[in-house]
Amino acid sequence: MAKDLSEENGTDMPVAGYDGPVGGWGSAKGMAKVARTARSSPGALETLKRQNKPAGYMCSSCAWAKPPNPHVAEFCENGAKATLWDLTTARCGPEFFRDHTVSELADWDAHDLERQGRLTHPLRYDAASDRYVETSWDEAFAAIGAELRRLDPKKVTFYVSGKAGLEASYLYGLYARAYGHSNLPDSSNMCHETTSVGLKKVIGTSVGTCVLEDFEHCDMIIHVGQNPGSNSPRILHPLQKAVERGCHIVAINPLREKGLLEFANPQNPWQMSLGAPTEIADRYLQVRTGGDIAVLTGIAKHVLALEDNQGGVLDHAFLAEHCSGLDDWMDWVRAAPWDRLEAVSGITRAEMEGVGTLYARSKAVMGIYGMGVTQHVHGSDAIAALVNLLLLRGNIGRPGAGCSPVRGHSNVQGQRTVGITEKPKLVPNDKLRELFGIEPPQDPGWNTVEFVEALLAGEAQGYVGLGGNLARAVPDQDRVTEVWGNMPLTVHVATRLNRTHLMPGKSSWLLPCLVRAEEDLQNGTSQQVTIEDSFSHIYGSIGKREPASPHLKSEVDIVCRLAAATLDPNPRLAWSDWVGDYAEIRSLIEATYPDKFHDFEARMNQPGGFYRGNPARERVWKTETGKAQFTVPADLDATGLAEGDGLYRLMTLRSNDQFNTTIYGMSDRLRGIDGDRMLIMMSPADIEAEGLHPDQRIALTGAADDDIPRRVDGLRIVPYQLPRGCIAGYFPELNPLSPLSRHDLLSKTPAAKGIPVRLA
Ligand SMILES: Nc1nc2c(c(=O)[nH]1)N[C@H]1C(S)=C(S)[C@@H](COP(=O)(O)OP(=O)(O)OC[C@H]3O[C@@H](n4cnc5c(=O)[nH]c(N)nc54)[C@H](O)[C@@H]3O)O[C@H]1N2
Ligand SMILES: Nc1nc2c(c(=O)[nH]1)N[C@H]1C(S)=C(S)[C@@H](COP(=O)(O)OP(=O)(O)OC[C@H]3O[C@@H](n4cnc5c(=O)[nH]c(N)nc54)[C@H](O)[C@@H]3O)O[C@H]1N2
Ligand SMILES: [Mo]
Repeated sequence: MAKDLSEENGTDMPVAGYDGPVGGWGSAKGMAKVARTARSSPGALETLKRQNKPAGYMCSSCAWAKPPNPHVAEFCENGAKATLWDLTTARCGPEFFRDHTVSELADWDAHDLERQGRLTHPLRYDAASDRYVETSWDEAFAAIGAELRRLDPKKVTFYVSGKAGLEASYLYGLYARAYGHSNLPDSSNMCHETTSVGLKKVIGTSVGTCVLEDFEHCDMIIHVGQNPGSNSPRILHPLQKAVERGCHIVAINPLREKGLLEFANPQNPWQMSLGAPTEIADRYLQVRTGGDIAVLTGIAKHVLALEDNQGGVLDHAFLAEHCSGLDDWMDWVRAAPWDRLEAVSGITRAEMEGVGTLYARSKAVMGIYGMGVTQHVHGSDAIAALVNLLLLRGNIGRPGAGCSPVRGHSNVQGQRTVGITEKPKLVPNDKLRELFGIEPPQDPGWNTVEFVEALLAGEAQGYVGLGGNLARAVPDQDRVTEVWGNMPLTVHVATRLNRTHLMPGKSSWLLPCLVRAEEDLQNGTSQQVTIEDSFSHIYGSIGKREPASPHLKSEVDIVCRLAAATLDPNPRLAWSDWVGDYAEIRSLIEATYPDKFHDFEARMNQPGGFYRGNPARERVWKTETGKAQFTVPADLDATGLAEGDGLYRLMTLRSNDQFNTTIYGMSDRLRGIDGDRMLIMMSPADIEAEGLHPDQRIALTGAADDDIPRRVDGLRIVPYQLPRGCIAGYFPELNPLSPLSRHDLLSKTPAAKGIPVRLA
């Protein structure tokens, strides 16, 4: 049996320096601090009351559900931060760009750039003065349209970052196809694409099978590789209620994340005043990075052993009727040696057996997961390992059970639903032909990794980004930074300035847009947009705030004007009519996807949104075999790394004070870290074994088996409870270490966890 590593890992240490629970007054203070830094405008706090409410606007932070019966304040610390940041009084207008050249700004850090506030005017890059200068919308659209007509559409990429509503996203995909390409990467390609492809392969759905009510019926939750306290704090309410009902929560995570340990409900005055938080996870498996396939297999191995010894554990009727591949998989699991499962996972056999026993006793089990699962070379196999375990007892397709990925951007799932995809086979091609008389391209387009490959090879010629900060978010950031500006055309539809904007192509444009909380007036009527959450529920969202500048346009307007300036006239592509009334766009979405969007206009404002359905929830399996598929993984180790002397597995994570590449501040409160972001968390035993000391600054170098040099300097060592050989630091600062070639084998999602590095 592998020895218990907990002592060596430092599990007796407090979680860094923070001893308060998640939620509670700490989060109120965190928000107040952001309101100050963001210089949010008067009334911003008032506006928050409409967040995530029926007839309100939907938070632009994460994709968690907006319940039908919301709390008085149905927002969390980080959702409030996102809104306060959007509603800043700071403005980044033409005067700012007169004072600073682009080369100068390219050295500013992300936080300082974003702090300049909202972009206010359309801007054109002027190479002679190396500055962005004010331009008119007409000039911008005409010049971008002319440039796109000159370029080969197959060499142009339309990226989308996951926030734009269903209306703008649907039209953006249509625009790309009418223009002649499917190069439509979105942030999902770096995020839950592993789910879109890997979950689809095994149970025939590209999205989760659970809905919010399942939290009321489960008696066990297996929570893998997701940080709820920072990244989806509103999940903590249903988790807390589930715990209070007696539901067991098993957390599988290399870090002891505070949100999985305890939670004080800020909506509950009793808990706030007495300061007695609810304990969340009753078992915490501090797995090694990439150890999930091994640990989930170990749990399943014990479930099989219980069945062999006492019987009555497996759901035989379900397995016979609904599953394929069971026998081969069982043979493989039975043969998998315990010592290997322990070595790869870092979890003892006894711990895996304990969870297996609990699982065998539980009636309804949910599997929840995030980036700790998807961002691995064998991420799809890790999802399949969770599904294997769930299938054993029929835990998919009944109340309180299922597989539930926690999605990232607030509408990232919805963008895929309405046609943002590089895969022509996922597009309702006939509908597009019929509705618009266009011929959608049938050759596959570029996903994010393929776009970056094309960029590095000098093939990518044009880039239009509907939000995002792509040059910062991708792997091999340094190599990408060097070549990004070689593209003849770069266009960004954005709300605030970021680093990617400061790598202008020959012709480069910044087009400022409204945020979701702002009023979108077209033809004198206030327009709604719609979004889809992690549970496949779709909601209307309407902004009421006065826009940050009278020059801003909505994303729908910008997409339509770009399309009209690029494409040959086609009376069935009525871009200017669509801008005038978004209900017309929704009727096109309904006509294109009638099963999911019937009665769209009537249903979008119902409290709790409307459900677009999921076949796997009904136990209809749209897989190759027509059944749910058991999977033997390619490797027990999700990183696919061999153990090597001095080799560390780096996970790149979010702090509690950022939204992806938007850095609100330097505090990672829930991990007890403050002051800077250039750091690595490391187990005290590793620090000692390496002869290092806390707060020392070191460099990391890449250790991938290509010959490309990768390095990040100046990283402060922070002692932290982590399994040995596993270290953690922040995204996007550490992205230069992430090799483009390491990605999930099925979906090409970059392996942002389990990056091979050495200490330099
Ligand atoms: N406030 C805030 N909210 C956000 C975001 C934000 O930046 N800020 N980003 C949004 C987006 S786009 C997304 S995708 C989500 C991301 O939300 P998460 O999925 O929580 O993403 P990460 O911050 O990358 O954290 C990954 C978690 O996985 C764990 N982990 C790392 N490697 C492994 C492993 O090998 N195995 C296991 N079991 N665990 C591992 C880490 O310790 C960490 O707890 O959040 C969304 N919500
Ligand atoms: N190493 C490492 N890399 C990662 C990850 C990781 O965990 N580790 N995570 C990956 C994941 S999960 C994701 S989702 C990606 C994120 O990658 P992106 O989605 O590309 O990045 P964001 O930081 O979310 O983009 C922020 C920018 O979007 C613009 N913006 C903000 N709001 C709006 C809006 O309402 N409309 C428009 N048009 N623009 C807006 C602003 O200009 C802002 O600067 O990063 C990925 N990269
Ligand atoms: Mo994401």
